[in-house]
Amino acid sequence: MSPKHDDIYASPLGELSDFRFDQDVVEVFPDMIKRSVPGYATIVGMIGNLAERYAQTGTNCYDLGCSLGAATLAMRHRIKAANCPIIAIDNSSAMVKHCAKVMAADSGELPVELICSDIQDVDISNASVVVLNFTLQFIDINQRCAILQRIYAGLRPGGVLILSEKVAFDDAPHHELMIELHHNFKRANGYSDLEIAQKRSAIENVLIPETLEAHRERLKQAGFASSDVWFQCFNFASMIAIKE
Ligand code: GEK
Repeated sequence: MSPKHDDIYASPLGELSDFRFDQDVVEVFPDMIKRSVPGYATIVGMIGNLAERYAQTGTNCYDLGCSLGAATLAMRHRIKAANCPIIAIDNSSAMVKHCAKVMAADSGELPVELICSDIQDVDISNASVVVLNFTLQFIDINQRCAILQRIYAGLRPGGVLILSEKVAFDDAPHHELMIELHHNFKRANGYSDLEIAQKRSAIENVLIPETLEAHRERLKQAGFASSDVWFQCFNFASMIAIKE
């Protein structure tokens, strides 16, 4: 299945239901995320780079909320450490079904275990690399700390968490400016004002962004002594947190 052009919100939809990662989204997902998330391709590529740096022999690497496995593939092709299986997890059965085909068509040698589950229910252990690439933002805010605590507990010393998120800003004018620049990015990538407005309404109860400060605080609470932003474009950022 070659990725289709995303036109899910191109016509007026009347009553909008909450955004879901269903089969319609799966079919357009690579096009949707590339045209919607500034820096997505760079972040995915650098996840490969970071995984190569941090993967330890005989440990697990996790891609939590893997969608179609872009970060999994980036890691699979860059990790040099021996015996490093990648465990890729997503709770959308449509995503996992298609991700399995992507993995089967890929020639990478590292074993990939694909699991259809809520990331809150899976064991995370003996990990050296854990990726949350634009996934935590879809989890209930009250559950986010518990997930980070389980990741911290499951990481080996020297292991890394890569956390990418859409972010908010405390300063209201700056927050609005970042949203405007993001929407300009989407417009330049061919989305109409109607598509931008309808997607925004569909996702507003589903994707809850927080400030970088809130993420830093929570990472600290979960046990990570230090964390920092390694990439940011407008209101999209990626952080690393290392377990000492
Ligand atoms: C990429 N990381 O291409 N448990 C498991 N999966 C979940 C949960 C949950 N509780 N909540 C949401 N998801 C990918 C992109 S997309 C980001 C990640 C986006 C899954 C959801 O099904 C979807 O596949 C993914 O998290 C978010 O590098 O679309 O903005």
